[in-house]
Amino acid sequence: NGPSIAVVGVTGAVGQEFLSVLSDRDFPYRSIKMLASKRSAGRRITFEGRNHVVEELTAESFDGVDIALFSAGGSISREFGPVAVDRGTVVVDNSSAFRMDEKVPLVIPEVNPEAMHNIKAGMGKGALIANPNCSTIICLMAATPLHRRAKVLRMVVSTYQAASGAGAAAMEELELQTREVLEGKQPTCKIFNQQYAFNLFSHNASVLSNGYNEEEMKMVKETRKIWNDNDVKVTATCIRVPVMRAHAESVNLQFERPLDEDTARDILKNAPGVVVIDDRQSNHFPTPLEVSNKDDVAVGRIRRDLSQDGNKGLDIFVCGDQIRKGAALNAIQIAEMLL
Ligand code: 2RA
Repeated sequence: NGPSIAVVGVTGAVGQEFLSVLSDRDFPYRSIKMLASKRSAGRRITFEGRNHVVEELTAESFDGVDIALFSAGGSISREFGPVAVDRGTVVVDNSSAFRMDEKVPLVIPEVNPEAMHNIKAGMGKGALIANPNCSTIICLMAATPLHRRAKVLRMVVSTYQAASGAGAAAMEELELQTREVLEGKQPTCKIFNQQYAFNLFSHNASVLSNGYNEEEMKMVKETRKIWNDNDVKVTATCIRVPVMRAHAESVNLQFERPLDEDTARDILKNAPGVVVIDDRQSNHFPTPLEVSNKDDVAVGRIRRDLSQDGNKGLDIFVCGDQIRKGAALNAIQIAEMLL
């Protein structure tokens, strides 16, 4: 029967979503290990009617584990990912630690399944697969079907990113600050160094010497790797907005070949993992609340880019659940490809 699996970082927002998705999709595991830091070890988790105890993550944790889902930060992935691989485990890593390693596949199952190469054959020998960044996954779920038809030459992305991307504590801070501000109190600013409620700010990732922040450079680099196209021009501006768990992204696309908006809409309506919400009459387009806790990415505002000639430009607006399709669901879909 099924693989033995481990969830690393099980007490975090994505770790908890791993469990929800495993259950929702009836993932056929034979056994499951709940792994976390020493601080969380001993906590009890009831999952699928069974009582589990969270174990402290150690090298020995991976003995006998076929597939390990990691979402415990880059340093844990760097320390324990290779250790797990050495023990014959296939690691699906949600951190950014190995995404740009040329030996590591960076996979969105609906977009570039071919990147998995023959990993499945490697079951038992260990392997490492990287989950792309959430804002990259959500963007490319919509942009790739169009790219396959008309070849994107340039993509400009503006993101409106939810609190969940900064973790459960950031979601709690947003809620706390919202109450405090409404009660006329000073907002508590522990996770972010500025007020978040009723505000928005440039993404909290560090800013590099080229003036971009790390989140924006992930979008640039990961798109090129996933599309296997080092010539595509990508630029991004990533903003943190006071929304709980779904990212929104405005995407402008310039194509090599003409692609009119009706054809684009049909392509997206038939794209796996995508729903089109594009009702101009009632001004009904994707919203974070409508996609929260859902698997599909929603696309709307599909229109010809008036600033470009010859039907070679398109503007779209995309929303997707950051914790689900942006992290946990995508990783588990990768794991399903190993079955
Ligand atoms: C964010 N993409 O939204 C990050 C989380 N991995 O901040």
